[in-house]
Amino acid sequence: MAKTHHWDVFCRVVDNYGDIGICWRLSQQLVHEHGLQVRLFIDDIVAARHLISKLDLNQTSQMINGVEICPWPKISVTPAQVVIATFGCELPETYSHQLAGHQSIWINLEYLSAETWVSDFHAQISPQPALGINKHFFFPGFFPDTGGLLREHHLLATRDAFLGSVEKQADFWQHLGLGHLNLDNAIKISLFCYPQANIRNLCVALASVEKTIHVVMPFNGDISQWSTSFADFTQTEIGANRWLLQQGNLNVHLIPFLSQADYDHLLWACDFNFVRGEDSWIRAIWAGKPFIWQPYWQADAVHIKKMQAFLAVYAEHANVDMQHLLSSASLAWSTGTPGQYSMTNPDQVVWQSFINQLPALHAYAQHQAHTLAQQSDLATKLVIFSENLRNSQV
Ligand code: TRH
Repeated sequence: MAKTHHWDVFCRVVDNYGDIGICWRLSQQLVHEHGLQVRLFIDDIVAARHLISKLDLNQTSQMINGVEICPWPKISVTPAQVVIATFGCELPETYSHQLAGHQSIWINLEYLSAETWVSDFHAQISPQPALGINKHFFFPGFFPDTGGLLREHHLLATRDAFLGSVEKQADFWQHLGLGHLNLDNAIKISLFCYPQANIRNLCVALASVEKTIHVVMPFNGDISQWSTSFADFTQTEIGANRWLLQQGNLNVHLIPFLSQADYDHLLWACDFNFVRGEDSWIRAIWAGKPFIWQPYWQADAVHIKKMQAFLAVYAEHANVDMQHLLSSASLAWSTGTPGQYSMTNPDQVVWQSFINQLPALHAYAQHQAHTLAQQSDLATKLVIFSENLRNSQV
């Protein structure tokens, strides 16, 4: 058993789902794969319920799937042996003042980036003289000298079992309420994006493809947020929070937000995935299917630099034509002006080439998933990192 057996993970839900999505995934992995006792402190339990559906809003502390989920501590709590502050969140003051006395190991888990500076900053120390303790930076990443990527030990084997079973896939589509569709000869696309993405240009291009295309878009909230994007479609409400939008051979199914497990199934079952932020991005990599990643929108086009850094790593072993295709499709998706679309649709050629190249892109995505899975996963690296820090303390 690890010497550092008790862990506290702190999660502040900034916006969207990535923060809690990652903290929840990591916490479960620490419990089930590393035998640790984990308390997950969340500042916004209501928002967290989108991802942790079993959360009972009337309970304070509750045990779900082996993880003790607690509200953000307002009163004094004794710190665990390892304390993970995720995405730069500040720890509660009364808590951080106790860290030195308990010889806790304090780790800041940062956002994922493929930029090369990450290797230099990973595992750096930030002394906190006022608290008499060091804070350690842990950066997820794509290079061996970074903190790695979140991946459960069984993930790729589970994916392969799903993809190898016609029954499992049929059950899944049935479960989504899409079992009646003739999906075998259609192109299946999942869509999860920020509103800045130029969905209209994409759809105009997809509608002109000869094959039937089914786009599945899980969403939360009000459909009106997407009305500009789908203005050219006939819209039919087919159930609670379920819409079918149609244009030619193109069918867009807006369905209720899925559980994380079902979202994985969707990524595996589709031929092409649009993902965003951080967690869905990583899951799309492990799906081994062609995907386009939309980074979180940032001022001064910082997100475009992040996208280019990722493509430099991810597309490194692709041929020049595929590199060019991945780069132009990613740019088309992430450089649009929110709410605007161009009648000339400059993205038409890009999206049509992408669809034509799906078999080759699939082979490449499988290869990259396999290659990246040769590296240790983030939770394992985090456990080893904390053990090494503990050993250096004694
Ligand atoms: O929701 P996001 O945009 O989260 C982002 C990123 O984390 C970003 O780095 C951060 O700065 C910002 O939040 C505040 O995208 P992300 O990271 O992909 O998280 C989405 C989560 O939702 C992920 O865990 C997958 C999950 N998900 C479902 O469980 N069901 C669904 O139907 C879908 C579409 C997603």
